[in-house]
Amino acid sequence: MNNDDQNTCRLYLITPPRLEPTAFSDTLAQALDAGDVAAVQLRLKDVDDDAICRAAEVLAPIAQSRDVAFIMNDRPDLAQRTGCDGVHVGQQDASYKDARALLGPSAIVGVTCHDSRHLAMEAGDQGADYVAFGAFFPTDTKETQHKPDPEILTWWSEATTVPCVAIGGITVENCPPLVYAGADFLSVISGVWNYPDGPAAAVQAFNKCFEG
Ligand code: TZP
Ligand code: MG
Repeated sequence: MNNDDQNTCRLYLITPPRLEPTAFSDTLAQALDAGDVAAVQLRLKDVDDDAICRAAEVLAPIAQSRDVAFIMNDRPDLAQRTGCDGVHVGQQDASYKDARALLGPSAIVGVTCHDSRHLAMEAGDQGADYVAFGAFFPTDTKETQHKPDPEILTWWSEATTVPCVAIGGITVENCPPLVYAGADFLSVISGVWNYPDGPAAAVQAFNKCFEG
């Protein structure tokens, strides 16, 4: 999951809150084949570990065979068990250090930092591969108390080379200010999976925005 071209924003898809792995695998493949996607995160909150692992086993190869990083939400242990490329940890999940210790130096470890410059600097100093800020826009996908200003992306990009991810209610229509502010990645759930013309069209439309 790299973004060597510091001026180009890339998509970081997160799976829908509920999915049936076999049925969703076709949708995912179509979305990934529609345009550039840097990463896919598996985020299933309401199911047991076996269901998460089964979903990872079905979906990870679809991403990885296309050179798209496959990231586990919340759970370094399940990331390791299922051969994910990395893990995304929130402030209430495993610590950055524990995730890194378990997954090793080459894994991707990203950290939620809400609207906090302090949390981001802490994560960046520790070695996080990216920091995530949000929620930038209202979202029904997750209850959030934090609402950063897009300016935090500019501040971060000027202060460090660690990539930043923007999340929360992002759509094709509202994404331009985040792109201009310096987001390295846009993390999107409903803005892709619920796009009126379908997820593949959303991936194309986001990439068109990134071209400027
Ligand atoms: N963290 C902050 S907002 C959010 C998460 C996981 C949900 C983003 O989902 P959507 O549907 O793109 O608003
Ligand atoms: Mg979490």
